[in-house]
Amino acid sequence: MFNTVLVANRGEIALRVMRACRELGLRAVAVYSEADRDAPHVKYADAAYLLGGAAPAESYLNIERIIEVAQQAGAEAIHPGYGFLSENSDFARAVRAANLIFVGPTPETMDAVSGKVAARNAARAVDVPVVPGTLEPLKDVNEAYHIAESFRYPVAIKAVGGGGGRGLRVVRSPDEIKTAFESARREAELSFKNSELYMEKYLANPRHIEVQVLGDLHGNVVAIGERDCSIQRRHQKLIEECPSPVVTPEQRIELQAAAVRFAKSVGYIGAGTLEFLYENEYFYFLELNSRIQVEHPVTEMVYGIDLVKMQLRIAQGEPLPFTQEDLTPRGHAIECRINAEDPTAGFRPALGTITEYQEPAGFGVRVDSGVRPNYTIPQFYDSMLGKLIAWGNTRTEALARMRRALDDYVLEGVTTVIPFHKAVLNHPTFIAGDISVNFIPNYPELIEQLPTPPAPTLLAEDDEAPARTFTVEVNGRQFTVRLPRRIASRCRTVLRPPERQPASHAARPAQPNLAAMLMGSSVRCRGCCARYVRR
Ligand code: MV4
Repeated sequence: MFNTVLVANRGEIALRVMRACRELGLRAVAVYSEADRDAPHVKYADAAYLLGGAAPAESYLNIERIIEVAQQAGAEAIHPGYGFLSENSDFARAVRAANLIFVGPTPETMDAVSGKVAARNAARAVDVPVVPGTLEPLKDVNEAYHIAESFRYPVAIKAVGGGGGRGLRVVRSPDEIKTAFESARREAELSFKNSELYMEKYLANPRHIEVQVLGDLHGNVVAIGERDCSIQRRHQKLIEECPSPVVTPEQRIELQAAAVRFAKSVGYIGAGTLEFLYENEYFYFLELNSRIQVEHPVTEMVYGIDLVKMQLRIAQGEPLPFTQEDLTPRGHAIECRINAEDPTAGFRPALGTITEYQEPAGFGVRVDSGVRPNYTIPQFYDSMLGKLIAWGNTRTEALARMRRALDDYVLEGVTTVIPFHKAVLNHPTFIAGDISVNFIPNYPELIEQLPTPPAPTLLAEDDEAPARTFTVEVNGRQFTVRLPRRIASRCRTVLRPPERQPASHAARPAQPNLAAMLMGSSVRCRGCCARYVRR
């Protein structure tokens, strides 16, 4: 059992995890980088600790520092979110070695499924179909050439350590084999420090369909429907929906059973996702992602299950509170990722300060975001600001609600993909559900017709003003308090006595120390100040 969870992430997913902690009565500790001092996830937490510099390597990827902070903060568990360290088995091992609980599968399971050839073999062992292809890494170009002849072209050369399309080459004729093999090998070596390659028959126009699974510590595993994530660009998903517009109830039962067989065979614990390609009514397993995924909300909306709360409850040792038979889909949900990117410039990440900001609301609308008005997007992290999710009784209703919510979304000062989403949501082929992973490249007019976005809002000079640091002593121990100039320059009065603090402050265990400390130094803090503390 644990009472305090360190959330080793930032942005919307850090907030998502902390909300689940609150509902379960758990204390949530945020960590942040120098670029994230003013980020919403820091403000929302019960306590927050600076990890280090702005670069991910110094902050959200710094394993030793995160574990050190967890121990300082009295956290007994660490939730990794997605990205960063979420699928890093060395991190999961380090967490365990520090006698902390990693909210996720065991490092052994992570290692067993991270290699693509090993995952393909594990799938075949339990009769889960995989794309026709090699069951061992390719020895050399010559072997690649002979295997391609036997499969017939086109074939795909893929990296064993692969992910995100890196190391993937489509080969359409024998004279392309040598070049493709060599360039795939170089990219695999550079990206994954593993130059091993394998080969599959290339599917020309598949859908990307994935199955959500949950496994507990008692050997129970369920599959919670599928998501269709075919609307992608350069292997970045943009729109996801649940259920898939093409999966029949009979196929769903089969797909879920296959996912459960696989997850059980690798001892899967926590939330995971099996990725499949779907073409001509057939499913082919690709890989198992051993984390909570960005698009998990569409499953939550349709199945009525809080997946992040389930991750935490599973980590607490609770058995799954439902069986496969208890799970029934209701209606349809769709998610649009709200990225700060310019679709008219190849989806290049956009920077700037969000000036006007108003999230859509109303029945069936959910916004999981990590931004606020006057928020300046740091350049160090990915471009996703948040996610807009719409639920409806039918796909048609969910799409109409999404169009309305996109229209209601006020986000100015920064270029986003919102206009692109509006174009997709009005495209007849998308409306018909007739999509594949080639949808975006197949319809370049979706992007061409978009107006050129305005220049970004420039940083206000004031925001860049240096902070002031105060050293204060509380009960014989020194603390350093760092206040942004715009607050420090207004410091006049003493903090109110603790009993007159707002209830929201009094309820947070991290606050009393800070209140005492600030009272001694005649600093008045405006708003929640836990984020300025480093012990
Ligand atoms: C494929 C494929 C067609 N045939 N494998 C791309 C990244 C990696 N996760 C798997 N990928 C693909 N593998 C075979 N044998 C097509 C893709 C693919 C793709 C897959 C899922 C989502 C978007 C995609 C976009 C282009 C290609």
